[in-house]
Amino acid sequence: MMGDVKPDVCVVGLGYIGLPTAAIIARAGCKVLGLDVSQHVVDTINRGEIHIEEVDLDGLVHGVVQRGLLRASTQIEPADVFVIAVPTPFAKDGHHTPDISYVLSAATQVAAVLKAGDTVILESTSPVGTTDQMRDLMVGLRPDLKFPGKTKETPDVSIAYCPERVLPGRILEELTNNDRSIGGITPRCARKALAFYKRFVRGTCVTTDARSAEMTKLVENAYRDVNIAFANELSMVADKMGLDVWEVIRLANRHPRVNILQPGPGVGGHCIAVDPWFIVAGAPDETPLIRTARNVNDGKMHHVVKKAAELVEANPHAKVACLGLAFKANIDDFRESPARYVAASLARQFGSRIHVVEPYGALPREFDGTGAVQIDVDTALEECDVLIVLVDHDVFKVIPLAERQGKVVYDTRGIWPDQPGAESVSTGLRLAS
Ligand code: SAJ
Repeated sequence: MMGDVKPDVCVVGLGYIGLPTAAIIARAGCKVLGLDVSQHVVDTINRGEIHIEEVDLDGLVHGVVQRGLLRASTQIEPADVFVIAVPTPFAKDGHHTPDISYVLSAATQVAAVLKAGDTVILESTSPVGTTDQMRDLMVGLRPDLKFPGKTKETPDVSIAYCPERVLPGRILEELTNNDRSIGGITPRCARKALAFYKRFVRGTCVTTDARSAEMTKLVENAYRDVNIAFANELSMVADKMGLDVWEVIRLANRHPRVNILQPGPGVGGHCIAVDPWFIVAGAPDETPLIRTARNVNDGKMHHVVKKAAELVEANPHAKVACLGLAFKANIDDFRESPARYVAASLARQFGSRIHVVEPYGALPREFDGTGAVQIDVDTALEECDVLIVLVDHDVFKVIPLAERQGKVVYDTRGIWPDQPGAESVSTGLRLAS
């Protein structure tokens, strides 16, 4: 076992990004210390177990802990490379401003053990300028060390910003194979960070400056949010005009330069619905489009609640099944999920008439006392006359038409194009899919 052997790398924050990253670095042969504020998380990992769901992560963590390459602690120790992967939530001011206090507190911990030759890398999604702020904080804490951008001589330490861009459900694969932007405070810092990532990343690593790398991460998620907003706006237009939005999108996407994304009940997760606001906060007067996209996607959630409630009221004796709570298909993550919001709103309005089908987890707290219950998919198909599709889980997609025939369906994800009269009428011939 690694025991108290000095680690090569210390990963601060063992969440959805930090833990898989720590495990992959360990698999590459580095001795890794994972740091977390939660004793429960630390104990779980040191037993070779995991506290989050992610494809293949359990086996990988088990293996590297057993081989003595990964160990977790609540106490920081000296290392050569520090990777910070802590949350950057909104501040509690109600204005969608970013709260970088976890990053600064991680940097404070790192500063305490920093020595000449070390590299500090921030991976948390952060507003532009955070890496510089982190450096400035460490400058104040460690006047004995020379920091990049603050000395004419060769700095003692290197500092870089290197965002992850992995998709939940494919994290291990994408951590290894995706290209990465590596933004140094100086070019020398970028080269140091590059050498580190080359140890475990197979994708192309492109070096840049820290501020550009910070912005790149925000831009990627804002790009997706804006494009989903376009699809969601179209779906509301289609509702108004009595068109089948899925049919229209399928047809439009036959154009060689058109690729419209899929409408849904809104945008969930802790990245795409959050990161665009970090750009807005940095340039409030220059971001009408990004801000509007956010509002359109949030507005879609309310549109779905209203439409679904009308459907439930129009079928007063029917049992209703809400299919799915997760923020997207085939995962157990319910955080910031529009499906969860819609189902809980209906449960509060209609109580025991609402049944929830979610194979990936139990009903969250907000359903307590509403009278809504969780049932399995077969019971829903046998007993419920109204089906509201909120998540495109594979288990729902494969339900054949014969088992849905005669039901009233509101399919917010477009998973059943063959459902008669589902959303609205479709004019003309349908494309074979
Ligand atoms: N969604 C739609 N329509 C679509 C695509 C997605 O409504 O056509 C919805 C999903 O249902 C979900 C939300 O958007 O509610 C977000 O899902 P997602 O699969 O687009 O993305 P995330 O949040 O799981 O992961 C994103 C990814 N970013 C981009 O694709 C630009 C991932 O690569 C990032 O690493 C991750 O955010 C992150 O950590 O920032």
